[in-house]
Amino acid sequence: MIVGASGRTHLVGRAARTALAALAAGSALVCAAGAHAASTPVAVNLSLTHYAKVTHLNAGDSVGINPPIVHVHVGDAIVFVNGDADAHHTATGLTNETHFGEPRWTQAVLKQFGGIGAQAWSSGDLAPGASSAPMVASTAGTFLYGCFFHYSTGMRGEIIVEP
Ligand SMILES: [Cu+2]
Repeated sequence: MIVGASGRTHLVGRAARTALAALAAGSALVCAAGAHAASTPVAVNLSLTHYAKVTHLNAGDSVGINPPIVHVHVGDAIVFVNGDADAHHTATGLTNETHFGEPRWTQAVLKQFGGIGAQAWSSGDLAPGASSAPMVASTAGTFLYGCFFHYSTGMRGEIIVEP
């Protein structure tokens, strides 16, 4: 009886290990699918001619950005696309801001650098029709950004990065 119980325990243990292995394999598949999804950047379109309507965001109004609020996860990338035919745009982070204040950008933001997170970042100067390099979201949180050229016009957006 003791042997039988032991054998049974062994089988249960073995079954549990098999189930764990199956779960692990399942997780691997989920991770692979997640990695694949993360490799496809989310597009945010910048266009004062197409998205002139003011949208009310948590942080203030927005003009010329679609979607004005975008939700992504850490590791996801965003590509900013200039949809205008005759205007240059940027998507430039407002570091550590919770409302659209007056950014203290310099022309350094006309070159692409950084990723979406707590540190300074910018898509760089996007010519008409141009797309930015993929900007990877590295930190969970809410990140505000705006256009270097049209910030005072209200060209601002919000990126919510979930863990
Ligand atoms: Cu602009």
